Amino acid sequence: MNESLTDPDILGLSDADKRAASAALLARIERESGRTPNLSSLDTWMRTAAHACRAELAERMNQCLRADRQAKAKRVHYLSMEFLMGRALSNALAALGLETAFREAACAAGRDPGAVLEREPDAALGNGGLGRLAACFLDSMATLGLPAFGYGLRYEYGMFAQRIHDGCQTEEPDDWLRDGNPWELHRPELRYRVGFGGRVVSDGPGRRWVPNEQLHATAYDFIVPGHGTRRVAVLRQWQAAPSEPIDYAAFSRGDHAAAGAAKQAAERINWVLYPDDSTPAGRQLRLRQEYVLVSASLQDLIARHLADHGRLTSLGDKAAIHLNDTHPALAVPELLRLLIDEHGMSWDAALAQCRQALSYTNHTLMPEALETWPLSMLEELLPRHLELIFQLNAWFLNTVRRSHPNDDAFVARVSVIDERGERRVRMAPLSIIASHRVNGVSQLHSELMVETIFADFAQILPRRFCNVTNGVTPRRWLAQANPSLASLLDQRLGTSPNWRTHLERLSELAPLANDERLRAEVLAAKLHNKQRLAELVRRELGLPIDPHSLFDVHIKRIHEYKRQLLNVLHVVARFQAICAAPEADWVPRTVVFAGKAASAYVIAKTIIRLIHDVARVVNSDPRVDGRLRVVFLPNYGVSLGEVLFPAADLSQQISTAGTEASGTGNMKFALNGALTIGTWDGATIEMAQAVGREHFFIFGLDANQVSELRTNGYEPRAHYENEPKLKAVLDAIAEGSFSPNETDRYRGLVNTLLNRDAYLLLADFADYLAAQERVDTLFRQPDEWARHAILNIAGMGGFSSDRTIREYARTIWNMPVHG
Ligand code: 26Q
Repeated sequence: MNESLTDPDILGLSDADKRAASAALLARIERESGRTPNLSSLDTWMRTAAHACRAELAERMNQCLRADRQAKAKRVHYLSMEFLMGRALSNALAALGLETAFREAACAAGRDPGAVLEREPDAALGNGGLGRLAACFLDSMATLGLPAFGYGLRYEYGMFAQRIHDGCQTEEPDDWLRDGNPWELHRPELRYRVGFGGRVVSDGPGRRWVPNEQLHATAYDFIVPGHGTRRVAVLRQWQAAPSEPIDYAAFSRGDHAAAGAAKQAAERINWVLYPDDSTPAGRQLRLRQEYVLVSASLQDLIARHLADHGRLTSLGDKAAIHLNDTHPALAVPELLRLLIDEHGMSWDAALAQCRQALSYTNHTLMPEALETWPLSMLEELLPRHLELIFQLNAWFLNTVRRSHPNDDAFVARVSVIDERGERRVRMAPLSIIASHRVNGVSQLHSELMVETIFADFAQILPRRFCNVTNGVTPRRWLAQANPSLASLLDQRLGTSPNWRTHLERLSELAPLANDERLRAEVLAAKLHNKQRLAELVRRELGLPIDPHSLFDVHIKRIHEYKRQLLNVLHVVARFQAICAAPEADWVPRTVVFAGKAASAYVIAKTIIRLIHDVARVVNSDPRVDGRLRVVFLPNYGVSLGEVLFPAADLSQQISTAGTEASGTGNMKFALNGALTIGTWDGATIEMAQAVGREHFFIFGLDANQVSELRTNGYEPRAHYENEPKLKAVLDAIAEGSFSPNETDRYRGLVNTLLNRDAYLLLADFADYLAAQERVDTLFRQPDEWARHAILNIAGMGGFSSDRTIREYARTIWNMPVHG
């Protein structure tokens, strides 16, 4: 690797350098804003600082691209419909070693540096875990010096903004580009044609697609800095544009609608990020989005490969192409099409390149969440791709028939085409058979993947499946989000090597759990972060919360399987217990929720409403007297997470065992010294194993017990009949105690629990309450609590996304990282 790109001293600017950087920043602001720095608005400060960083990053990008080209280095291309990047300025300043310069320049001009940072809108081009994982991965790829491109779409509107009116969620557009984006570099020279529709014609011995719609995709680059290195990664996001902005023939006829139709059709592609729900309406646009991402990205990486190597026979050797779930699975037929139809490769050779280059990560076990597309839609929009999918399927099923003669049922199960009812193309099988590796995102998830949804494939392709447990970047989720804890770690561990890039160093904290002073310092840092959150809650909701109470935090997308409703049942049980014995010595608790419900997900929205109804009643009851508070913070996202994770005492990870593929919030909490109350699910299992199960509050059925219970017949009502506390809670909710103006509001919700309870809340309720009591007991002994918290942090060294990316590089991409 190029030495100058991995200078370990990049973070250590001299005082003179810092003063120079600060002066340069002031001068730049003056130049760009046309005003003196102390007259410039916070927005101008934010934009100018971003421009200053971008200039430096662009220089580093060019160095990297040049070095990789010269070295003919292998590159990884991470294709994802989502990148949930959040804000960039604070991260860039830290990576460039400009934090002090920025702070001093802002202060010198009478500007609050924190207020400047907060002017930046979040780049929220993702729904949740999957999108944020992609963002953490870019940070780690840059930091590890891996030549890497992220490929995505430049959505005009990202994840909707959540507003709450009378306890009900409403969605508003996320107009994040309104004031422009100071980070992006438009690359109009990177421009590729993308077609739709039309027909396929014979062309000599081959086939050729003649689309009847054309558009262009151009690149917008966002540069992701590495930490402790001059290396960067590039996030390239495509913008669709019409090939002809105006149809002048139509315009002259006076048909303005037709004249502008192509422009509108192209602009629709980048209109908005699809929310994570399975409503079928308007889905053709989603398919178009997926295809633009895939086609432009593959054309771009092929062009770069040809520039470097001159021929495509080495593509699979030099380009790793990773599919973040099946959303970019059209890469399979598109890569085949480009290699065969456009570059004259044979079927066999193209398929070999494809298999060598492609790999795929699965993020869900829910069979209903696996992506499929109606065959008719593909036929209309991408006829040549459908042909290639058929050809691939025929080739695959041929070999399957040889190993499973006379087993038509098996063959039908592994077919890419689902023949039951309206014929559909199944994107997971397509991705599995055209990749060399398929991975799950935690140990349990990967095991269940090959035992359940992909069992048939695992039988015929056992070596294709593997596990790579998720991780999170410690730069954003510890160093940036939690300066108090970060500075404690700097004092106690030193900075060579730096835990920010060598997170395994956290294990050195374990013996220090016995250091009384450290325990006090950790508690003090936590209190500071809780005060910061209390201030935010006061500002946002006008609600006072007690920073000395136990902060019990449940933040993630609202989903039935994540069981926010189980948390609510505990809150109501606690409320009833306090009301029954108001004089008792209750451990004060603040229960914090945040998360978005997909706009069409009725039950999830009802749960949000219930949280608000319960909060109103609990927070105003004089018997409670502030010892139980319920808070719902609207519009959860990356930036809110940066305040919430460091402020939590207790992390809620209570999904039905076997449903949460991994979880990554669980890691952010533990890294920030929260203790976890959780089920034996996803990566929480591996965290508990790394930290020691005795430092976790584990409860409930495990995945085996869940599946046993389901096969033997689960009767939720029996729990209701036999557990008086549960009965009291469900009765209160069903009878309208929390919705006095509409007493039937939650009757349906409760009935579903009593009759079906698909996620086994009632089965886990009693054990959940017992675990909550253990939490209270420990919280009464702050010093003991702090010891557990330190041991949790100490055990989290393996959950850096740096470790994750090293594993991908070694076991999937075949591009090991040194050092
Ligand atoms: C699909 C079709 C149409 C529109 C949207 C979608 C769609 C979009 C996003 C489907 C799923 C998603 C997101 C899934 C997701 O975030 N999964 C989470 O991935 C994390 C990273 O691996 C895991 O930690 C979580 O356990 C998993 O739920």
